[in-house]
Amino acid sequence: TFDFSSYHTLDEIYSWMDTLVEDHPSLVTKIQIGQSYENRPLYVLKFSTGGSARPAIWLDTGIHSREWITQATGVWTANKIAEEYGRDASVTAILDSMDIFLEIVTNPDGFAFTHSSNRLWRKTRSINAGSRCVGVDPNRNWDAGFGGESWAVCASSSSNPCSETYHGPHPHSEREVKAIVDFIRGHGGVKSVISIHSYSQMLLFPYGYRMTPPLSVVSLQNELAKKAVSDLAAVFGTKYTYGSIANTIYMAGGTTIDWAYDNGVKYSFSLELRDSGRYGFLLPSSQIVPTATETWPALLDIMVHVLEHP
Ligand code: 0X9
Ligand code: ZN
Repeated sequence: TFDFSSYHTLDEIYSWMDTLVEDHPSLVTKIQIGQSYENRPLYVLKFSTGGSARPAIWLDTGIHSREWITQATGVWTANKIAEEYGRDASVTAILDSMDIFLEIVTNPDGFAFTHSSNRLWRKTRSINAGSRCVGVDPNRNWDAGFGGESWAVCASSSSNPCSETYHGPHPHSEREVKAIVDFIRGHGGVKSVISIHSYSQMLLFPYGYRMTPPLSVVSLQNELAKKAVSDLAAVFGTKYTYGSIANTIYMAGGTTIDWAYDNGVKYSFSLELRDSGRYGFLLPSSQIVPTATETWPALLDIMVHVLEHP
């Protein structure tokens, strides 16, 4: 049986996804939303109890390939959703009227590269014309404040292909990003996007590309974030901070959740999971299950809120 308390390769995760679908055929399906630069399939798990054109929640993990705790948390969370439907009242209520989509390995080329060659690879693996440096930062590639390296206050998006935060030649240049853009636009009913990163123990909301959060929702997002981090802390005492990206971490143009928010997804959040720097991206596997376990109530808080205030 699958070991949730160790890190796995891309092949192991992809074949585990098939097992999950086999074990829960009336709840879980696997869809392919595109192909990566190196032609790997981009798989998304769909949790649905039926209906047509139901409102939906989108979750992604692993868009930065080296953030291994996030793909591992994605696996644990997928299993948890499948197991709790019909048992946990909140999960059951959510899935009785909404669908959940979860992309566990959002950057499969980068993830394969972290296993084969460079554990700390962050970006995609696209070849950059005219440069010896490979890859684009998929969390700078979205069409929301794209670029932005010229902003006086912003150092965190780069036009240099050798930078870890290279934004790419144009918005949505990366297949891994474009596939999600097309999926969310095509779906039309995505109410919430939760994009999961590591590390720093934060719960973030828009914006990253400007200092001022969207006024219409900032108090709501603050309140919901406050509840989510307090329910997270109640599990093992892990402390998270929360706020807008720009005010909490740093300004960054072209991020997933700013694009989602500006494209009508009101509940757009990003988590930065454990830890706060001791191990950083190299979080010991003994922390996978504790991290996923404490993150779960925070995710449920957001999903229940979306259900109750669509
Ligand atoms: O720089 C980033 O993309 C994020 N930090 S990370 O260490 N995971 O690379 C911070 C940007 C804020 N947005 C999100 N966390 N989505
Ligand atoms: Zn990240």
